[in-house]
Order: sequence, then structure tokens, then C-alpha cells
Amino acid sequence: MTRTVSILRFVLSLLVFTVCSLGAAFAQTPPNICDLIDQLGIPKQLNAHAYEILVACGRVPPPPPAPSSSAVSFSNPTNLGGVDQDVVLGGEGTYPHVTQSETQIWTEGTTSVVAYNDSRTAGSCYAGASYSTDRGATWTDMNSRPFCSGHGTNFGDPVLVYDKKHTRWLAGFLATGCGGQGIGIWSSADGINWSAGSCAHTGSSDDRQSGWVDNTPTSPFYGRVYLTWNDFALGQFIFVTFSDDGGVTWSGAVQVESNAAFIRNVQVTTGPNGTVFVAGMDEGSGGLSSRLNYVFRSTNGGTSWSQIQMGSSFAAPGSSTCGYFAAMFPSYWRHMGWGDIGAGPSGVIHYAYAQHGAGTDTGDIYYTRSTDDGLTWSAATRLNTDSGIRLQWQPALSVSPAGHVFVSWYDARNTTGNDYERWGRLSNDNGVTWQADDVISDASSPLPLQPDPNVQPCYAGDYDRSFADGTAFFISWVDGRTLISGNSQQDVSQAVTSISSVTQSPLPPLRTQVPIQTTSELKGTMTRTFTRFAEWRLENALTWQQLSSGPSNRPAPKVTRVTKGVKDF
Ligand SMILES: [Ca+2]
Ligand SMILES: [Ca+2]
Repeated sequence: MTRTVSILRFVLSLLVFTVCSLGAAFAQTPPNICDLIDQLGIPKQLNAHAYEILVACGRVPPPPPAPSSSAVSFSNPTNLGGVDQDVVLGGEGTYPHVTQSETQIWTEGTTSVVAYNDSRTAGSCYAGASYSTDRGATWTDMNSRPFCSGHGTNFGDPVLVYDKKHTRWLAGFLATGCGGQGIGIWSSADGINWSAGSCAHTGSSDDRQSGWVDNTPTSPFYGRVYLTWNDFALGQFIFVTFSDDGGVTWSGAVQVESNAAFIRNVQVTTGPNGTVFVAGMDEGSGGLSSRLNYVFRSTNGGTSWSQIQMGSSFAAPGSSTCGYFAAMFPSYWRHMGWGDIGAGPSGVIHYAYAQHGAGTDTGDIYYTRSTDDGLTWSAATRLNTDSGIRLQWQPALSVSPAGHVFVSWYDARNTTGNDYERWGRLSNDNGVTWQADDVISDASSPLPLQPDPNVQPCYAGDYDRSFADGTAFFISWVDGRTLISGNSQQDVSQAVTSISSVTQSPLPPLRTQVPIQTTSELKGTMTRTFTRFAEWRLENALTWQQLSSGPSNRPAPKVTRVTKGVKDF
């Protein structure tokens, strides 16, 4: 694909989009945003503004027939996660402006905040949020809509972090007040009272941003907040900006990659040593074409970047398409397999994503892991262990400081029709072994529809981002249990999984099989990481070297005899 850059586009798009949206004879006004739709990649942008442009320019097909949506729910034991909480309370909106989804949740101390897209005031504002002061037990909807003022029209796409060094909550959304479609920042001391602040980036075609903050006090970049996005006015490339003063001022935009192919910005995170990771996806030609995962890595605080391919190309999840996008249901719930990245201790980096399953299974959750700070990655393994052909999609991943990893996703294994549940799977040892996958949500959800004409018709939230602190995982997702006007519609649900409760469950057996690949002597190394984080490497037939320790060290395993073949430890 040819990727051109035009500074003039910014000015032109501003001028002519106004003409478009007013319904004037924009076809007579050369050049205008309608003529630039393909050049700017607007059909593959994920934000609400892009959909408005496509509507104004007559480029969207009629909405597809709504998928069937059963209203029947059944109870399930709450095996993972506490009681589900609907966080959309008293601010649902008037049908059909009732779409709430695409979540990012964060907890600091006893305060939790979840930010999400909220269509109750679409198209003047798409940003909503709720807060809890009891770690997710009860929630208050921010019905004062603090993110709907201060930066013009808010087009959604939430980013939410708590910057420990500067003791500030920061939220970022796409906003017209930052150059037409740039990234506006709101900040808060308590997560409850918010005020508009800086523009993290002034842009005309920013899309699908992600955010993270380096909260490790020993990191050389402690207190640095990162924002990444695709800039569709600048070659569609991924860019990053960072702030070292709690979001008051921001660096100039740094280009992260320069691939000939379009690479979607997926999510950003940092490791405890300060390394920055941006997950990206080559979406092929869109639709159901094959995908390729990348990670972009910076060891100097986001100033320069290297690129690492994660695995090989894989089949896209989904059963149909919706414009440029793949869809998990018939022309509904766009999802390209985008995943989530997180960092544990000792240079272990985790990435979970979705791909096509075997045969007619249209979605499975896969996991890949790096033990060398993101330089090399393991072969991907499947996290959902069901044997059927029902779909799983759109994972979120979070890691506790001690290396507990939790991946959660949408899962239809126990449902019929288009219903689904939220499932998850926990690793207590930084991703080496995983406990059984299990259900999080208390009941299944009918597929929530998207009735708002101001929102892209096959949208059901493009990502969810969970959070872990030292004692719990906070998981948010889109749920359709509440009917309005007889229709299931999108709400944000949330549940908390306590680390202390799940770590008391039985650990998997400490057995693994390591192939021995030589006839007369051992060559290379074999690494064996035990639960509780003591990591050992077999140096030769009888000697182990301890690579790292943990809170509950395991001694070196006994080796009685090593021969060619497969050895049990
Ligand atoms: Ca599946
Ligand atoms: Ca709703």
C-alpha cells in the first residue's frame, strides 16, 4: 500500500468536513474530506468521528439486519471474579443513544475508575466513566460527564492511568479541540473530580490511542506517561508522545514504525526496568485476511524504537466482515484479533490475542511470552481449553507486580445462539503455568445490539483493558443483560478477582518434559521455571544454575540420569 504524507490534509479536512457535516453540496467543493476518505484510511479508523464522516459522505452501506439476540440468561457459579457490577447507573441515555462499551479500568488504593465510550450524548460527546471508592464493590456513574467539556467534541476511545509519581489520574480521548481529531487530556487528584488539561497531541486524524504510565520507582523513567496512536494524516504510522510532569506537557510526536504495511496500534505497556512495549498488528488487507503480530520496543524511554515480529502470520478470527473489518457475528462486533500486552518481573513480557480456531471455530485466545525483555517470543499457545467449536475473542491482559497474569475474554462455549460469557485464566508464576480457564461473569449475556445511529453499526467496543495491583485483578467488559425497549444493548460490567483467593487453589504439578538433544553431552541450555518464581537452568547433566529467586524459592530439581530422548523432571 502506498502511504503518503500531506501536511495540507489537516487544514483541508477541517475546512471541508464542516461543509460535509452541514449537508452542503460538498461534492462541488474540491478537495474535500469525502474525496480524501481512502487517502486518510477513514474506513479503517476506529473512532466515532470516522463513522460520522463516512455517513456524511454517503460511504456507509445501509445497516445490516440486526443479529438475533436472545434475552434468556442462565446462572453460573462465580468461579472467577466477584459479583458482576453494571457500572452504567442512572446515566443510561434515551434509546437508541444507550451504547456504552470499550473499557479501560484502573485502581489506585481504594479508588477504581473505568472509562468507556458512551453514546448517550452522541454525536457531541462519546466519553463516559464511572468510579468506585471501595475497590469495585459499588460504583457511581459520572453523570456530570466531565470528559464532555474542555476539548470540544469528544469522540471517545478511552485511555486511563494513575501516575503514582505525580499522584494524578489522567484520561485521554480523541477530541476536536486538539487539532480536529487529536488527543485531549483530563486530569484528577482523586479519580472523581476531573478537569480538562493539555492536548497530548494536536492532530487531525489520530485514531485508536493507547496509554500507560511507568509506575516502577526504580525505573529510570519512573513517572513517564506514554500515549501511542495511529496518525492517519501522517502515513497511518504509529506514533508516541510522553509526559514527565503528570500530563501537563508532552514531548513531540516520535514515529514508532515505518512499515510499508499498515500496522494497527494495539496497546502500550512498560516493564519494571523501564523498557516500553507497543503491541501492533499487521491486518493484511483487512477483513478475514491473515494477520501478523509485532512488538515495538524502546529502552530509552520512547525516544527510539526497534521492531520484533511475534510469531508467524495467522488466520483472522471472525465469521464475516463489516466494511474493512472482520466481524465475530454476522456483520456485527468488529474485531481483528487485537490483543493486550503486559510486563511481569524478570524481563518476562506477555501478549494475548485472538485468532481463528480449528475448522469452523471462528475464534480462540492465544498467548505468547518473552523471557528476554521482549526480544524473542515463545510459540503461541491456546488459552481457552474447551474442545468445541464455539468462539472466543477480544482478550484483555493484566499482570501484578509479583507476576500473576490474568487474561480474560468473551466466550461462547457454554451458550447457545449469540449469547456469551466473560471467561478468564490465571497464571501464578509469570506465565509459565496456567490454572484452569473458568467463567468470570455471573450469568450469560445476550448479544448486545448497537442501535445508536450516531455510532458505527457493527461496533461493540474495540478493546477492553483490565488492571492488576498487588492483591486483585479488575476486569471490565461489555454486557447486554439489561434490555431497553425490549432490546439487549451495550453496558459496561465489571468484576474483581482476588489474587489472594486464587493463589490458594492447588498449583499444577511440578513436572515438565525437556528434550535432550545430544548423544554424548548436553549442549545449549534448558530453562525450567518453577511456580513461586525460582528459575533454574540446567547447565549440564547434573548441575543446575539458579537464575532468579522468588518469595517462596524452590530448590534445584534432582537429576538422576540424563540420556538422549525425553527427560522428566
Ligand atoms: Ca473457539
Ligand atoms: Ca447501555
